[in-house]
Amino acid sequence: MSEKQWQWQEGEYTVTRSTHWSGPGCHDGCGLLYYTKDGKLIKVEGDLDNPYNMGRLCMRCLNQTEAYNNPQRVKWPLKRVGERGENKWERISWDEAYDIIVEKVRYIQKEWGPETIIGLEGTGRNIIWQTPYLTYAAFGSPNYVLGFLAGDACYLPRAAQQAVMNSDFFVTDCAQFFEERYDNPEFVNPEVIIIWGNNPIITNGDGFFGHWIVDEMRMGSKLIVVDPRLTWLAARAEYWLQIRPGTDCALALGMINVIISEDLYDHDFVENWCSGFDELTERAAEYPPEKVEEITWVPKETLIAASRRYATAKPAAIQWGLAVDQQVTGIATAQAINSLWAITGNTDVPGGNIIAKSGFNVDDGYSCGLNWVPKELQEKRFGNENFPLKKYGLASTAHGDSILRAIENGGDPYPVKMLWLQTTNTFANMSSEAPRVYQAMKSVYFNVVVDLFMTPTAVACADIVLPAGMSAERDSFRAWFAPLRAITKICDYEEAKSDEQICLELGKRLHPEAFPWETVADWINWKMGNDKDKYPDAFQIEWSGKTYKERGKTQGLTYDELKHKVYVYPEWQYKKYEKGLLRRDRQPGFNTADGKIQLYIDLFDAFDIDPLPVHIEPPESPYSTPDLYKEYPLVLTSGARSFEFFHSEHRQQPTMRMFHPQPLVEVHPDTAEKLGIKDGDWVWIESFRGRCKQIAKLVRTIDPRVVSAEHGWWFPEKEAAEPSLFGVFDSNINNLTSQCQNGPAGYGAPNKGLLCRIYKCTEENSKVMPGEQVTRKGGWEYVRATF
Ligand SMILES: Nc1nc2c(c(=O)[nH]1)N[C@H]1C(S)=C(S)[C@@H](COP(=O)(O)OP(=O)(O)OC[C@H]3O[C@@H](n4cnc5c(=O)[nH]c(N)nc54)[C@H](O)[C@@H]3O)O[C@H]1N2
Ligand SMILES: Nc1nc2c(c(=O)[nH]1)N[C@H]1C(S)=C(S)[C@@H](COP(=O)(O)OP(=O)(O)OC[C@H]3O[C@@H](n4cnc5c(=O)[nH]c(N)nc54)[C@H](O)[C@@H]3O)O[C@H]1N2
Ligand code: SF4
Ligand SMILES: [Mo]
Repeated sequence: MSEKQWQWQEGEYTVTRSTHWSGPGCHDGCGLLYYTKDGKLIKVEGDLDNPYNMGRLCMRCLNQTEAYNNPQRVKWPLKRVGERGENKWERISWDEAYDIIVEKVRYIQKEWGPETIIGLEGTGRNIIWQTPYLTYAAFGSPNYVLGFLAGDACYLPRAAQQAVMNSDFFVTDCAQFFEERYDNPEFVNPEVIIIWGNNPIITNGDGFFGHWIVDEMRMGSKLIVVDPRLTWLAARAEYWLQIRPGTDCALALGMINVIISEDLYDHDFVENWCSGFDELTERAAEYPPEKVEEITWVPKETLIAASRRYATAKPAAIQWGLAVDQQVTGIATAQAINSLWAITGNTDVPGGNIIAKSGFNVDDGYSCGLNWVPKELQEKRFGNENFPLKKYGLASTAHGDSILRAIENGGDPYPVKMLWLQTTNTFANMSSEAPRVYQAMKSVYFNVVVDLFMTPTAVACADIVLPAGMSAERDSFRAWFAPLRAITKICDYEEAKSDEQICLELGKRLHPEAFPWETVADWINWKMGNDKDKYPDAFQIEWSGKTYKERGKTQGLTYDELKHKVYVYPEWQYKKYEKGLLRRDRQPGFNTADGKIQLYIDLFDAFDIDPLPVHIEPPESPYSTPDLYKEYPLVLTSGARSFEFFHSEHRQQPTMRMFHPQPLVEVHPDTAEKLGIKDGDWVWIESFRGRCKQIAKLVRTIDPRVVSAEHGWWFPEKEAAEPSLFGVFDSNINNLTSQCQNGPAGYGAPNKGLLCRIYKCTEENSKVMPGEQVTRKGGWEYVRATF
């Protein structure tokens, strides 16, 4: 914990040590110094004394003042007065807003049942337990979901796979669980790190600060990078495996094949701690390097050399990312990669893939408050009707594709009547078939958007818009993974309220017994495990993560104390499976049925899902749909992140747009030449579902058969009302991608591996813009996938 002061005066500025999370959004939680004057944020600097990021900040954090003081922010609650899509609003008070929402919620609960109300969030921003609690405890619905994200394809496929295979989550060891970091004597620097479908320098995804990889490179780690694009890290790697998008499972199986057939696996670990090795060996034998080269386009020599390098390095780690989830084999790919670190003995060892536990287990996140939903109603959660993994309670959220399906099919198994959208600009970015989801959302009876800015989603669908505070405008904390960090309120903006405050105030009106807390600080204290006696009813929650450390053991640390300490590190141990720290019965082993890492997942057998990893061709690919490939001869991957933007955010920040003014699609110069496209030309990118336009960026290092397009584009500077909707459909790559093409378990979607064609924009072919096509002409006609 920090011994430094948490707040001091520097001339005319008050300086406060705090943590950034959201908004604006990020997946991380770095330490920074807020400089304020007269209650206004003036400057942000990295906190050199915070071991997490050691003073380093991304451009998005450094530029926070522009975001906080942006005049385009929503300033007070708004009620729609025109038609949806007209962008006509009336300013109302918070009381009026709450009254309207309470009346609608009560009416919907009575008329159609609480399950018809859906709580939606975007990616893991700072509402991951607050909004679930509101959804379950106040709306009384079991349906909390990640926007309409197809196949839950953001970490959840990896989370579900890890849960059933080992019952715990892994992350590359960067000494992030030690306050003294790399100086801790137990830590060992990885000899080799595989960066797999991840660009951590830019993305810092899932609580992993990307520059830790650079720290380890400086200490000698060598890299293997699996990516269709030559990223900054790939350019510095010993081996760059330039994969055909969507084929990672085959590649991982090929590596397992080499490692087992060359006897490079860790016999001791496999014998003692894994089950299903023989079955995995048999399966991997179906993936010899020659065949894997054909599937993945990775030369077999590179595959073999990289496999040997990884398996013989001790220790070695795999840092994986979103590309693993964004294929229909999301689960199988994750399983194959997880098998790699299991069979090479890199599980929970220093410098390997370590079992991550959150700071004091205070983050049961998506399940927070589920105890308020009766069991019969929990069973009605969307997705249960279609997918066994969900049905048996193994999923923490509802299933977006199933919700879309119910809206579209007129209410089977039951209708959807209200969307509570907090932190998602859904069809600008999250939903994978944007025009389809736009239509569905517009048809829902009552929608509320809680956001920082007026978004295309709010203009098109919202009946009420509530203004949320940014990170320094809220009291909160960050717990995923470690340390436990304080987020401290130091300023206000107009009438904006923190997400906690909004959830608490609305919750108290709807279900006072479930919201006994007077203040946000009280609520956070409860969440941190304090005041159990004071709020017994709110303590019926079945806490997850009891096994390694009892939940809420912050040693009685109160929220106020945490703010003053800034961050607190929990205890940390390696090889927890040897020490009886993982299982409920406190015996050594993993918390699975047989106590082992299940290379062959028994449970999948029971659910009629392949218990071993298997390559499935993307639903649209050169090999699965050769006829379609003739028409759409390029493989499309999408959504590779950039420094300037977090998804659809930051488009209204002048500095970010100065660095990155327009959407870019990466194309190989040979491909471009054949198509008469020059660097900087606007091009149409088209699939049979729809099209959008972006600027061609010619990149010599991308495979000529592949293009990589950006996601999340809208233009806050353009007209808000329909048909423009801030130009949201014009450059939206999710006009091309798909919903309802999930993997066998309902997880995974092919966002990063579909087909498209590109051609230059001309006046002639640009007469009907996508915005008009979608909002005025009913979208494009094609056969929609369903299940
Ligand atoms: N084609 C393609 N599409 C993709 C992806 C891809 O790789 N390719 N990636 C997908 C993935 S992994 C994800 S997770 C989704 C993400 O999708 P989302 O998380 O839904 O991201 P945004 O669309 O930017 O919407 C976030 C909204 O929340 C608001 N906001 C930010 N911080 C706060 C806050 O603290 N409180 C409140 N109330 N509001 C806040 C922002 O202003 C913004 O309008 O996108 C998905 N879409
Ligand atoms: N700046 C910024 N940071 C972010 C976000 C953001 O929008 N902006 N979004 C956040 C969110 S919600 C998430 S989920 C994370 C995601 O963070 P990452 O996991 O880093 O995801 P991406 O940047 O989408 O993709 C990572 C890499 O995968 C490569 N790739 C594309 N297709 C494939 C494929 O089929 N196989 C393989 N092996 N690689 C492929 C891309 O070229 C890219 O370099 O980032 C988070 N952090
Ligand atoms: S990862 Fe970057 S944007 Fe996120 S909190 Fe850290 S410095 Fe800020
Ligand atoms: Mo994500």
